[in-house]
Amino acid sequence: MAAPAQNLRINGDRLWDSLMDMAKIGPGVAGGNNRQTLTDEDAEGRALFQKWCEAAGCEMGLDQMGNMFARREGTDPDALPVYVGSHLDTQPTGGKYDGVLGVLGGLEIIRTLNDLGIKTKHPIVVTNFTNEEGTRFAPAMLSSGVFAGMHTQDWAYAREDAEGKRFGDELERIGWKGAEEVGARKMHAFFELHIEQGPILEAEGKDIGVVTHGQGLSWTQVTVTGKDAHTGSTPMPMRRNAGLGMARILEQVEAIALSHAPHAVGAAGHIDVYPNSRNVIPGKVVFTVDFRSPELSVIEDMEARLKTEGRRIADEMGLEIAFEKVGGFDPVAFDEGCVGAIRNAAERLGYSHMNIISGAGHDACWINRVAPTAMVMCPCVDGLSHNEAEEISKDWASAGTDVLFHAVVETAEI
Ligand code: HGY
Ligand code: MN
Ligand code: MN
Ligand code: MN
Repeated sequence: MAAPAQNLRINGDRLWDSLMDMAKIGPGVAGGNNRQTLTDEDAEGRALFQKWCEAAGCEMGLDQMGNMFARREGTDPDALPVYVGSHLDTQPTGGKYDGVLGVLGGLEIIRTLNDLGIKTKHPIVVTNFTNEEGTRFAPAMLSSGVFAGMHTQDWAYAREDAEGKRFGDELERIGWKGAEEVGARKMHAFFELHIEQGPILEAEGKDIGVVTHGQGLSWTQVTVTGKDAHTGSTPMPMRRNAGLGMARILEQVEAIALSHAPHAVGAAGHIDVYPNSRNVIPGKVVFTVDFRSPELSVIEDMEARLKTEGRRIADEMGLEIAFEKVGGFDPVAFDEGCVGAIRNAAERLGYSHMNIISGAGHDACWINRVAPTAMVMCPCVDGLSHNEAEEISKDWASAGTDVLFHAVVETAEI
């Protein structure tokens, strides 16, 4: 496959302007974004993305999970398209680049090919996957998961947010439910550009992460039940404090993850305390333990020890405990051919690069099950993400998108 000429570059100013324009939609309270899935802000961001894609001459597609597809024709319309994309939805206290860089980086490829008057053999399709973050409607990577056959559409439609609103109803309400069957599209390959969301690339002084693997993840919902009681008049020995039980279990989550240092991680980001009243001892706590590791055996060990330690603590404190596996996926090895295209592009362009394992989950982790897939990463400042202070440099955005451009165009063949 002919590689693009070494001097071909995307338009970094135009990319940055688009990132800043998208960031104006669903602003956070501290300089980041709150553009949660299936909100009016999400709908506004989708409309802006669609307007840009149509202006770039793309034909738009939309499936029954609201996944968006912007297609640029190739010289061989029968050739399977090369897909490139990520997600436009954000965390409630999200940054401006998580997911968005991958979608708008894909659009920048189209815009650059238009500037250069280049037609690829394979069509190219820029993709926005619905609800990658999974905050409002758990689990994360929901729609790419349906696309890859990991969840049924009915199960996804029935997911409810904290107010009891259903995913399927909200998708209908914002007007972004398409007609296409989810997953019917066949891909020649899929590429995703994403910020690292960790400190490695910046610390190593590398512009590009060649993502060889995605670590596996496990979400276990834990319900600890004690007894609501008065915080003032209930003697300490009589208390069955579910909140204290959770605290002791979370200490064990930390210890379990650290016992598999340096790669394993563990924490609980979602915690619901009932009745959550200042002067009532919590009678019930529901929290989700997030364990991750590049090794499946380590994840399985952490899951087992969570149960052992959780049951021990519950018995000691006269509490009840229940565990439910509510999501996750095994470690992912990306397609060597596509990873090679990413690495060749970084070398051809002279960008410093290193192999890296993705700490975060991405749509690519599910799509890798149905198409040859690879990811390219750029650094982020202090490795910070899922925080409104998330920041990248314009040069990092351009370098990552240059590599994405070269890998996609080489795979789509000119
Ligand atoms: O959970 C994740 O790793 C992703 O950010 N949704
Ligand atoms: Mn993301
Ligand atoms: Mn994210
Ligand atoms: Mn081909």
